[in-house]
Amino acid sequence: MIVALAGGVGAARMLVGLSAAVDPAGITAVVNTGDDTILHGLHISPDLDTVTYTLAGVVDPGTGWGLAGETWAAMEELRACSGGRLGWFSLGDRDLGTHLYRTTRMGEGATLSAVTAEIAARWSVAVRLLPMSDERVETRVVLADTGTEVGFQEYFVGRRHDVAVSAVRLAGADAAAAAPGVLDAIAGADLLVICPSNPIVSIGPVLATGGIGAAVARRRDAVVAVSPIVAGRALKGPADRMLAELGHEPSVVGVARLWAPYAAALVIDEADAGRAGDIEALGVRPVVARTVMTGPAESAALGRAVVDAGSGPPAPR
Ligand code: FO1
Repeated sequence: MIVALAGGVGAARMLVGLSAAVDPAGITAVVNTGDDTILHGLHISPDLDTVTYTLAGVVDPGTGWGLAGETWAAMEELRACSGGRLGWFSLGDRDLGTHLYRTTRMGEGATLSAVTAEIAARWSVAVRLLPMSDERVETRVVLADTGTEVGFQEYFVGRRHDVAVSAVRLAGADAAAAAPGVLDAIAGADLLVICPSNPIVSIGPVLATGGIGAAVARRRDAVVAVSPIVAGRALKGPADRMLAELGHEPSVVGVARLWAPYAAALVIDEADAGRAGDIEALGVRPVVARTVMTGPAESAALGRAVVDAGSGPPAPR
């Protein structure tokens, strides 16, 4: 069994690749819910939905989130009614159905885990999707210019992650329990994968919640991480800037330093092969592969490379 720690778009593409390499029914994804937000009374779980829609093959290929072929009538009306004050977080008409369903079911007393499984079943997703917790853990971001703390989506979407960050706070992570099945899955996994997601705001919340970090560290020998940084740049989102702003090196070596307590191996892109020695010096085995997932074929090749990396270095001849 493979257990993958997942954020949004990069993780979703990694899971497509792993699903091509092994039977998807043997994969469990533990997904970040620190990005979750309540907007217009709706419980929105962006990373869970991104992973679900991507694995179902219905994600918008342009944005990497939301549904392909969406219409936006509800948002247009919301913006018109509010003179543009509301509607900054774009919820497609069909995507709204998912949030209405999740919110209704949770109002009926269902856990986020239960609703996640129901939505995955609706899309015939074979990978087992678990939220990191059924309790609220909120990723909050302190903006460097004013020292103001804002919710993650206000930083990421509202401010287009175009502002420097001085701290990240994971409200509720200490007290929250891991969702049912998460710790058992980690303990029993043959291979654990840290997906190429933002280390600070996507994987960080997962590791900080409910003893998940300690459980992963105990399985370090079975953990393969994949760098979301290639040649010093994040493939998507603000991970490179955020690493630098928070005092980490925005490179594969900075990623290796963060993951050294948790992962025995780090998959890095061919563009970073020259840094392999620096990674090895941190006690992490570098594995060079093509990590840029531009389509299903690239995802599949990376999925195979990650599975192979989990089997350790090739035996000497
Ligand atoms: N990301 C954006 O950049 N702008 C949006 O308006 C937006 C809306 C949105 C709606 C539903 C959903 O599931 C995801 C959405 N995202 C949007 C992505 C979201 O902000 C993710 O949390 C980030 O991509 C980080 O993983």
